[in-house]
Amino acid sequence: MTHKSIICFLIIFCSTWSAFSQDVSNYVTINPTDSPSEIIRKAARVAPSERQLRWQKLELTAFFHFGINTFTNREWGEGNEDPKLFNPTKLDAEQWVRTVKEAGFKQVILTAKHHDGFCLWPTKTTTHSVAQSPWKNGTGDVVKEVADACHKYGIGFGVYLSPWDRNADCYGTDAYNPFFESQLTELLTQYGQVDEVWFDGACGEGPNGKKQVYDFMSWYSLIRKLQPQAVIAIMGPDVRWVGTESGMGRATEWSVIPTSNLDLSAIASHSQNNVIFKPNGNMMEEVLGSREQLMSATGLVWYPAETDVSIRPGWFYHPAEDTLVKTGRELMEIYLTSVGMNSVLLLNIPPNKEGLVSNEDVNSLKEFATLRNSIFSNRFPPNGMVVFCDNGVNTKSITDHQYDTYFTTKQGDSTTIITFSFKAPQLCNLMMIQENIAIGQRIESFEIECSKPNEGWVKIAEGTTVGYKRILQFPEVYSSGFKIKIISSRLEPTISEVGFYHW
Ligand code: FUL
Repeated sequence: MTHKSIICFLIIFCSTWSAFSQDVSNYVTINPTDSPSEIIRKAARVAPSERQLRWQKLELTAFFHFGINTFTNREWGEGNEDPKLFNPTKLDAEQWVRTVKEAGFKQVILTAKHHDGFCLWPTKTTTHSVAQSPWKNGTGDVVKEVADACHKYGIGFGVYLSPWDRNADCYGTDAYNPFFESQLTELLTQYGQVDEVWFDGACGEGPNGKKQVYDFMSWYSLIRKLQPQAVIAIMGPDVRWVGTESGMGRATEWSVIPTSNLDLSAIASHSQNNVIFKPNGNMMEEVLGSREQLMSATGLVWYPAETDVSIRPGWFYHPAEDTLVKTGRELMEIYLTSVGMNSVLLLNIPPNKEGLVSNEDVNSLKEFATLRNSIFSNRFPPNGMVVFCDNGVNTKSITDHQYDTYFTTKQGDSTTIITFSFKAPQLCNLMMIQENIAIGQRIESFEIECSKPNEGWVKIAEGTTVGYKRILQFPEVYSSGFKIKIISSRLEPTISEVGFYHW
């Protein structure tokens, strides 16, 4: 065994436990005396918490925006809507969950309460809920139906509870935080396992004209106590908003972020459209977590991005948008710029007034799944093929979907080359690569080359970060030889999956 193969073997062997060993954690402090190389070494070893890693591997999650707005044809309700308007005639939460599960989605998030304050469950905190509606004569519970369907079909269940409440009389007073905590407690104790709690930052004034101050800290500790496995997203410490609602992530997407301005109270006091990382900065800033930014940080944290976008122009269902549902191909493009850019996709599919996911959306999700499966079931190199790292010094046999095993090559800053040599030329225009983020995110830049007759090795694409997953598109090439060159990384790069595809 060569020195490198021994390291490779040890790392493969140790991969399962190393994420939970002492020197890998989702947070690290930078000391003023740390040298630049020590800071980089620390950054390379910041890793996701168990709940963050589970969430990242979901890749596809679905949002269901459903509520009083579905019946008033609005995006934001005023809070004074009559609960009697809520009357879905055919509500079938199993149809919602089956539809997204069949399209490959692994978790759903339901708008248990949107800004209008109307609760989709019979809460004890207010009468502004399904209990006052004609639906099932006031005995229905949408949260229960969706939670039960998720648990039945074996996918994750999450809730969006809007902090902004335009109905509650106590909004804008000290009584609102305990009121909100009671709502959270009901949601987190009555419906079995909850895997994600989603808060946005919208904040308004109460009937008294006072702006509400949210007690995010108490909410976080309540969630940790009642559902410790749940990630708290957007206005929360586990998952960060990518910064747009277009489905377009960042080409350079670090999950390790400087924490200098990322204390929890800063998250709490800014809306999601504002900054949490830099005074006068921007969440949509091109790169978060570059070497330069790390050098001036006082701490580093694993804080990965979620990309939320709707299958329709609006978040809620509007009949006029039936012709504007994104096609399977458009959803595929979004997949490439979200999951393919180291983010989890949160795709909104709003059920209609009947209480069903409309045919237009169902068909488009089917097209998306068929297209995705046809692309990614046809991988080069095929299973079992040996690839050469570092020009043959180190080899790796490719196996399907072994995310938790991986191989690594050289230390840090020198170029690592992985060479693929196919028996026959292949037509390719996509490359997918994954790092084993259980031990950290390391790759900083890479290039792809292919061999062309009479030209030798030619660069066809380049990328920066990889993280959980990076998919690069390039103009179609027909070749039997490909190379991935990892130009720069923080400590030795690890690669869990790699493949070339065509679409
Ligand atoms: C925002 C809300 O204002 C929108 O209505 C929608 O729910 C979106 C996902 O989050 O903060």
